[in-house]
Amino acid sequence: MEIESANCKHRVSECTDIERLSVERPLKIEREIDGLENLVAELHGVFSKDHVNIQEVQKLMSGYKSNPKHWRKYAKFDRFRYTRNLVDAGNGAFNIMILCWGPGHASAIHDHADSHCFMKLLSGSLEEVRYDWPENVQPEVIKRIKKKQSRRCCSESNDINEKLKDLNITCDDTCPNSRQNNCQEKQDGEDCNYQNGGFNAQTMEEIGRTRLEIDDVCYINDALGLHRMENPSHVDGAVSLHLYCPPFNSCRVFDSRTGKPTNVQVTFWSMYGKKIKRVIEANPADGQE
Ligand code: CSS
Ligand code: FE2
Repeated sequence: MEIESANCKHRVSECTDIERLSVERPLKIEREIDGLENLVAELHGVFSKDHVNIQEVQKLMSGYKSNPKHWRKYAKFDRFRYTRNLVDAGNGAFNIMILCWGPGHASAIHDHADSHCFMKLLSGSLEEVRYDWPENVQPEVIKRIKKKQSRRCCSESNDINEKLKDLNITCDDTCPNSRQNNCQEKQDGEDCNYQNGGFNAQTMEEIGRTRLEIDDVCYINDALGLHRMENPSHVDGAVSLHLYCPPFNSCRVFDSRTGKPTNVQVTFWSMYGKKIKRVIEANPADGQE
């Protein structure tokens, strides 16, 4: 998938070329990048072009070998929750930030506000748990993918079904008839969220779990699902480098028991190495569940 850049106008929902949604694994590192500053400079170069290739960004981020001396000045921890520390505002087209996760700190289950999210682990370890979108909160991008698929769903052989399987979308999910049948069955039971639009009995479905080790790079967008990040260590902190394109100030977090979404502001703990003075307030984005 290409990201149309020149200020990254194209959000995830605008580039739903399903054939290009899957990500190459394992990533081959083509070139080592010496230092975080050089990585940031290289990323500026990539994002100044009209098209940005997701794998190119991932390769660049993989090419940088984490060294605390490069990023220590941004790594500011809080006792109570993970912190977001801005490193570079990418000329308005993208944000690069360092997130610091104290022992046991976790995010809530969240979306990525129609942006592209690249993440590299710099220190410690992190566990990513992916979830399917709740039935009644599907974003535009999923609707578009499913609509496209429903036109092709019953054709005999197409490798699109394989791609959809990777995204945890089955042919049945996309077929309007099958969807109706499915809901009909549920109507007989007590909890038909599809019909009543409620969130009362819907749990979030886990679709994958990945342990990230130092220098691993991963990528997510709303078409690939939702996720929750957790530092599984109860002793050590973890530090991760994130790139979001385009930048966003709010996203949605989801109640893990009901799937109910809540819009939350996301804020920085520090910018360019300087701590921000902030008013203490409760933040539902914190996943100290
Ligand atoms: N999206 C979360 C971190 S996990 S990718 C955030 O920006 O706070
Ligand atoms: Fe995230």
